Amino acid sequence: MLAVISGGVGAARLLVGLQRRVVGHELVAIVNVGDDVELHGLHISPDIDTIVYTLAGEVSAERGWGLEGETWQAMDMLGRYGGHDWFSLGDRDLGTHLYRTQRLREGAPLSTVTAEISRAWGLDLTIVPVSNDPIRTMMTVAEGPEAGTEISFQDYFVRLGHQVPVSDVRFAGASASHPAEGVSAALDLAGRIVISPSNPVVSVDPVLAVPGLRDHLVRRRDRVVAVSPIVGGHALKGPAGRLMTEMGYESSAVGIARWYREICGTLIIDTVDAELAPDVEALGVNCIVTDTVMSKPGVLDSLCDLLVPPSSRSTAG
Ligand code: FO1
Repeated sequence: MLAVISGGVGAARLLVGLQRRVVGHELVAIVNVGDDVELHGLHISPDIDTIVYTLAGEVSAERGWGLEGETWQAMDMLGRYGGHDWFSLGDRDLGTHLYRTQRLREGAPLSTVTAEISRAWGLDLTIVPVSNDPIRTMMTVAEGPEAGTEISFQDYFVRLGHQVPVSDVRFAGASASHPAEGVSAALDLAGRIVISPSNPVVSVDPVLAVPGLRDHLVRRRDRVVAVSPIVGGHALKGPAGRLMTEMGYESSAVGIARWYREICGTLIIDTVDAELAPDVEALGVNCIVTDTVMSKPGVLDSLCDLLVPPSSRSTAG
């Protein structure tokens, strides 16, 4: 079994390669819910949907989220009325939020609804939210007109385009949350736990903020492998590098090693950062140097060959 601590786009891309090597139920994506947002009376789970749409081969290649072939009629209507149209919900994507919201209102836990949605897209890996309880990533703005205020992750990421400095990140609800069914078992039984190349500050940490989960990784540190989301000092997509700097860490593969050193025995870094390998190892973290930019031909497969040792490869091949 392979358990993957998953955020959005980076995790989704890695899971495409992993699902080619690990049979369905042996691959468990434990997904961040801190990005979740309630808008227009709908419960939206961006990281779950990004993973589902990507693995279903339907994600918008241009955006990395939402669906291909989208139309935006509903958003246009919202705009006409002066409604909230800063968070773009395509007409097809809305169907997902309508279904999820209805099922949650019927009392189904998010994990059940997520299983229904991923099954409807023909996926056989296990995609599970880290918790069925509400966890919301909250950002404290450091400068500008909203300085000192706390805003939601999507306000930060989309409405403000993650262009404001942040002085604090909090995971509201995490301390009272419980792991969704199967999450603890997956972390205990997995032959390998992979921390995907997601944002450590706002995608991985909200998962590990669920009480008890960090302890699983500390206990099984020698089976935990992370893929650095920082290549050549920057994140390939999104604000990870900026946020790490704002949290007092260097935006580099070494900063990632420092961020994960208690919970992760091995860090995979990109070849452009090869000279940092000794600094990573000096932190007590084994370092593997290889190509990690998955958009490059062949890299996803070579990276996943590293992550899925032949012993745990499924017959699916
Ligand atoms: N990201 C944006 O930058 N702009 C958007 O309007 C936007 C809408 C959106 C709708 C549904 C969804 O599942 C994701 C969406 N995202 C959008 C991405 C979202 O902000 C994710 O949380 C980030 O990709 C970080 O994981």
